[in-house]
Amino acid sequence: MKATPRTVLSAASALAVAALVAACGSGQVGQSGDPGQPAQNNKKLTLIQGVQAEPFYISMQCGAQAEAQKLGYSLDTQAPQKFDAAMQTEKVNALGSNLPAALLIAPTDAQAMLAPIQQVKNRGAKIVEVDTALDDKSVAVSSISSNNAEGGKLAAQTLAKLVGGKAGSVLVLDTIAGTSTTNARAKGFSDELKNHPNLKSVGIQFTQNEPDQAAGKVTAAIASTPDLVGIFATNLNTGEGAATGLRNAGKIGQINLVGFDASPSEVEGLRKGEYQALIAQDPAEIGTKGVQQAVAALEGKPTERNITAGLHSITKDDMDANQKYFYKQQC
Ligand code: T6T
Repeated sequence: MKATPRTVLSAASALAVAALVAACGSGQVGQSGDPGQPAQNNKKLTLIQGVQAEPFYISMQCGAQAEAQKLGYSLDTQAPQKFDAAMQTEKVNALGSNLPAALLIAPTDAQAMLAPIQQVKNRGAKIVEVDTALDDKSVAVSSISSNNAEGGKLAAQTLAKLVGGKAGSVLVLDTIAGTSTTNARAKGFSDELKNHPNLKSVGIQFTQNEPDQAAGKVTAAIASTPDLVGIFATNLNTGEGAATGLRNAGKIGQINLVGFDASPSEVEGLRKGEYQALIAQDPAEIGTKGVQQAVAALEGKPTERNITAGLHSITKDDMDANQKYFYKQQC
């Protein structure tokens, strides 16, 4: 028989129906069929933290895990050994063809993490930023973070109150250039310091997020700046290092230390008088909301591009009333 356009069309339709029936039989309906693409009925979320075994990220994981369970999704958590873009890229690339439906990630560098995260997005996963963010705002469906600039400002106001009008110099310890959160805290602090003319900044020092480097910067600043009255440590590693530097120089309590975060070691330091104040974030809330946004995106519900989580200034006097903001070592 000669094939007319009509017989070609009906043969194609029959093939399509047969394929659909076969797919139904194998339970594949709803899956994309492309091994690089997450299936539509995929209930798997992955959280990639900034660094492993750190109380900030553990608390974030606890919030995310509980929410994922509540919403009927699984959550797998991974983290690089160090807060390092190359190491985190390896973790992102290792997702390979077994992609989660959504990736929650704390990018360790606002630019260097763009390409690997974009690739995951191109292969069909939804992206949610938790804590840190990329400069490129077109990649993630949502970003959940503290208001870090505001946190820096709050730290400067707290330090100014502690110093009480005395003139002197102030040191800021940042982590790594390209870390959106701590860079914003350092800037917020420095901007606010201009409203306190008795306090002079000796500049922002980067520490590569290594407590040892932070301790060394404090030792050097104490030696070179006799009128040093305060230090702002923009995260828990810089804070822990600063406390070590002050301890080594016998300057605990003489130079005010305002830290960011509320790790068990910082909380103990606050109780012992090594820190005069801590600005605690709410990492569990960041994790919880991160999962909610990822699930909303997957289920075709509205998402919010930017969500701000809470911040709390804590001193020794009110620390017992603020225990709920202390970070966890395990869920
Ligand atoms: O301060 C947090 C987090 O917000 C920041 O982005 C990186 O450092 C921490 O994880 C604490 O070490």
